[in-house]
Amino acid sequence: MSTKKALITGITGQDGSYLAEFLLEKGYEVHGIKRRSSLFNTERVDHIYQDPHIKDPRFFLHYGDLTDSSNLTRILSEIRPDEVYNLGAMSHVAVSFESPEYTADVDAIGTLRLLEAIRFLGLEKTTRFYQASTSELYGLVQEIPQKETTPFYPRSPYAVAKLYAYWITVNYREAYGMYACNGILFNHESPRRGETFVTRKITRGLSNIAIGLDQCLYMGNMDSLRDWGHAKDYVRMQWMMLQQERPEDFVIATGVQYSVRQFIEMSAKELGVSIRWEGQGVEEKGFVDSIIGDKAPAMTVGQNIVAIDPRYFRPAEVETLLGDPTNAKNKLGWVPQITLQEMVAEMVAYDLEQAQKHALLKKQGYSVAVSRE
Ligand code: NDP
Ligand code: GDR
Repeated sequence: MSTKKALITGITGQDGSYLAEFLLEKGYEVHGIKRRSSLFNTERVDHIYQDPHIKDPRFFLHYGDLTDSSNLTRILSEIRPDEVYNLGAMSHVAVSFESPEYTADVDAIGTLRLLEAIRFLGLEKTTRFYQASTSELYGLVQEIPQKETTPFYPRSPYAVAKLYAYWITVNYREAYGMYACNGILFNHESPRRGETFVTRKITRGLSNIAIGLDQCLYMGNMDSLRDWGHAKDYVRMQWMMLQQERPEDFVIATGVQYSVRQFIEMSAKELGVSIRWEGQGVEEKGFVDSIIGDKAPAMTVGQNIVAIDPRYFRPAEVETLLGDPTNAKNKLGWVPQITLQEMVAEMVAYDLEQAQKHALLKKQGYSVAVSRE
């Protein structure tokens, strides 16, 4: 059998990097689209990079952008992939309120550009298409838990753009008989999660405070409830969805939800620290209640380590998300393998190591900027 070829948009992101690793292990030839940037932006895939001069390389990066139809058409015509994973997106919900038009261009029309390029090249009967849809589609939730049949009610420019992408994927499946499907994925995290998403902001922020690189973690809505899984489990499912006889859309989630405040408590616990909460609403603060062990040498009992900054509140919030992955379990045999506790431990261990490295550099006289967002 000839080697299968996959094209991944968003390969430099969290999911793209895990999916590329996964497909390489399965023997695929993996192609990815990376954007030109003024600094290197391939850190998450550098460990699987292959020098194009080696014999029979199986990993390729192409310059491109979801806003550029001719570029997408050319890349697709050169590769003629068996599978396309459309993971590229302006993926930050809060930022989408600042850049709504760009978000729509990339996340909504970008998906159309890819689908149309596949059709234009006559690949619609041979190339399978995965769309990175999202639990943000449920927004103001109409049913708990959310499943494939739950009505959508998007609450941000990001979610509205993803709604278009969801339906255009369904439409190309129905209109042209394409094997195209949506994975409606609930939040998934890892040590490779972007630093400005809430879980990574917490594990990184608390680790920096533990080592003395920062003093306080400033948060938005800590009452938000999310269903958090591990990105590694979720990319496996993206591949499984393209291996079925018929294309179908699936909800991917753990079926358990926690608040942002609970995620902070779990992360602190990993550092041996328990938190005492005081105050309500924007006045709420988190203080160190006790410390066990030596992972947080710079923290002291009574220290204020969490506070609210209203600038992290969103113009419209998604208060609660809880997925029902029964369909994925029954039809595909998918169940998440990594627990939230294991994931928190992995993320804190990674961020603590980073903080310790930065502290060492600082001690040696190098300047270390601890950016917050
Ligand atoms: P990331 O933000 O980590 O990665 C996004 C990727 O898209 C990056 O590689 C980024 O490139 C690329 N990208 C951004 N803009 C463009 C563009 N104009 N053209 C081409 N590529 C672009 O996201 P995740 O890996 O977390 O998520 C992957 C996908 O899944 C996204 O579509 C996201 O919306 C969706 N999703 C994510 C969930 C999650 O919890 N992680 C849940 C549900 C859906 P660069 O590195 O240069 O910025
Ligand atoms: P989300 O993820 O919006 O669910 O989108 P994010 O981690 O940004 O926010 C989760 C919840 O935490 C609240 N929150 C904060 N969020 C951030 N980023 N920073 C803060 O300081 C903060 N304080 C509280 C938010 O208000 C929100 O309720 C992610 C993205 O990966 C999307 O691309 C994806 O589609 C969805 O998950 C599923």
